[in-house]
Amino acid sequence: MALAAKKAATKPASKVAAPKAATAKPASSRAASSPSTARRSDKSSIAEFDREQELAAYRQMLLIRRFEEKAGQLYGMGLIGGFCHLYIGQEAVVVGMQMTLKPGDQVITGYRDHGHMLACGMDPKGVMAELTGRRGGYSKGKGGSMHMFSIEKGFYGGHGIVGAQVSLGTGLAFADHYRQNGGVCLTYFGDGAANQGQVYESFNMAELWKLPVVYIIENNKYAMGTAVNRASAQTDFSKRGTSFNIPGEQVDGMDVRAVKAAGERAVEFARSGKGPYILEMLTYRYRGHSMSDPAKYRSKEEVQKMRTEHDPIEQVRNRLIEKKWATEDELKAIDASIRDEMNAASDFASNDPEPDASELYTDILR
Ligand SMILES: Cc1ncc(C[n+]2csc(CCOP(=O)(O)OP(=O)(O)O)c2C)c(N)n1
Ligand SMILES: [Mg+2]
Repeated sequence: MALAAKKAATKPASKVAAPKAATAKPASSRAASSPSTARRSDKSSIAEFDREQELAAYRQMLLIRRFEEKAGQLYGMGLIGGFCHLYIGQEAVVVGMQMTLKPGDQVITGYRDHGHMLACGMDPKGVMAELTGRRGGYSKGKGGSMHMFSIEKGFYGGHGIVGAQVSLGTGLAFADHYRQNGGVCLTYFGDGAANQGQVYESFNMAELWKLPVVYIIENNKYAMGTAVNRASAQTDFSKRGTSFNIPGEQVDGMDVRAVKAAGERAVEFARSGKGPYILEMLTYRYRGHSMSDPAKYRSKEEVQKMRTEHDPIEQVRNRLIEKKWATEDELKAIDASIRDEMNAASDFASNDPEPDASELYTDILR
């Protein structure tokens, strides 16, 4: 027997399987039928939300969507320069995951980061003003869309290099582990980033040292203009940790309840010292990769089908109406208050002054 196979056969099942999937079967016998570490979220295990949770999820997701729509408008008006990657369609992922965190936990992601910042509770004014490069922005107008941080809110960026945040997030989890502070780091990355080498170096260290990190792969089906099946040999990203014995789950990332239920399992696993966990969020971005993407690699019908059949906000809206937990008028009032808030953010971001030229020499490594 090869050394690796021998090891797997003698490892206790609990070490190689997701907590719920753990059975008395030895790991080797499970491997033949299904991957030992990956599984699909069971729809029946999705916890129903109560009225407060549905309303909170509705408000948060709508806030992100309206923020992004406004950012798209400002970009069109020439007020935002450089790249701008919108998160429209993926809102349920960050909102559901954020519901599982405690103060002191950390969040890190790539460049499609506006939703993550808003979910962390960062001020829409400060985020919008950073997009327009103004003094009141989170990076004093010097970072832009992909480079914002708020230690106070537990948000560690905002990273333009695809995959870089995976090793950084693993480092944040190492700090939590070292300090024994009970913190967990949510490390988000895309399906394209999942093919980067440093991701697997990080997986190895995270499992070896049982770091409290949840890797959230936002599989929105495309990396720029490349469909997942054209770039990935293994398109089930929940299995990407299999050879490191990291448990993984595929989750309906358009259903905020499914995200929260899986998120709770993953965060609890990581927080209790069992090590990393992978959540593959099956999601979809409605807009192009960035504002400059003509999106010729997919049909309008494909986008429309996702919007009409799976929209994360509509799903919550329909449940609120069906259960009579909110009236159409109440939901309209929520939308109106969010629109007001976004108009205020946009006014601030359009009128706040640009940084002074002397700022060129501050906040830099010399
Ligand atoms: C190291 C590196 N390689 C390439 C790029 C260019 N690039 C920017 S985004 C992107 C696609 C990433 O797709 P994915 O990880 O699926 O994230 P999504 O944009 O879908 O959220 C690429 C190749 C980059 N920024 N950094
Ligand atoms: Mg992608």
